[in-house]
Amino acid sequence: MKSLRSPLFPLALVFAGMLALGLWGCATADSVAIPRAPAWVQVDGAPTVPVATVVAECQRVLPGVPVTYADGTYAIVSHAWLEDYIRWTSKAAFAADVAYTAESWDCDDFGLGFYLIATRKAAQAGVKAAPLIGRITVAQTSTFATVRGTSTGRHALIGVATDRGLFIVEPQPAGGLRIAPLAVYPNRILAVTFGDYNPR
Ligand SMILES: [Ca+2]
Repeated sequence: MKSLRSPLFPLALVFAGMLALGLWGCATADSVAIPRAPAWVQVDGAPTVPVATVVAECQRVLPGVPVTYADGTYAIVSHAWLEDYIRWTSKAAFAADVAYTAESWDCDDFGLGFYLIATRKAAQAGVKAAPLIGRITVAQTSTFATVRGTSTGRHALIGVATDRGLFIVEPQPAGGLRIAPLAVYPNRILAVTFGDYNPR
């Protein structure tokens, strides 16, 4: 996996790219059908947490790891929905011909797409809080979800706070299991962002 050397894409560009690829359930220009992403599932009681709690919890679980954020209120994610959504990303990527390409569409871009479309599904359901889906940067020294570890590599993945606990997700539609509890995730997490804006 290539190292993360360049800045993340501007979100607007990613949105435009996803729209062009039909990843919101539209058809592409040559009429390839893209399945609709699963509708957002509200966790019972619709629990939300303020950003201060999110940051404090991150610092408790991942001491010393920098956290950035863009919103003030966050929503716990349904684990059942997350599993459906992960399956959908594999189907959608295949249908839309979205595949790994070094740098131009690699781990950070898969992560952005995963985060943005999930967030859009919450918005479509009327959720007035940002889903607790963070993009994380890790030192990929151990193989996870078929993405090989290296001694020096950096990798971008997704961290999610669900109604069944904290999970790490490989956003690329790689083979093998793409989700694991944070407690058994093998690589060191270097940074977490719930949005690129840091108001501090
Ligand atoms: Ca990239």
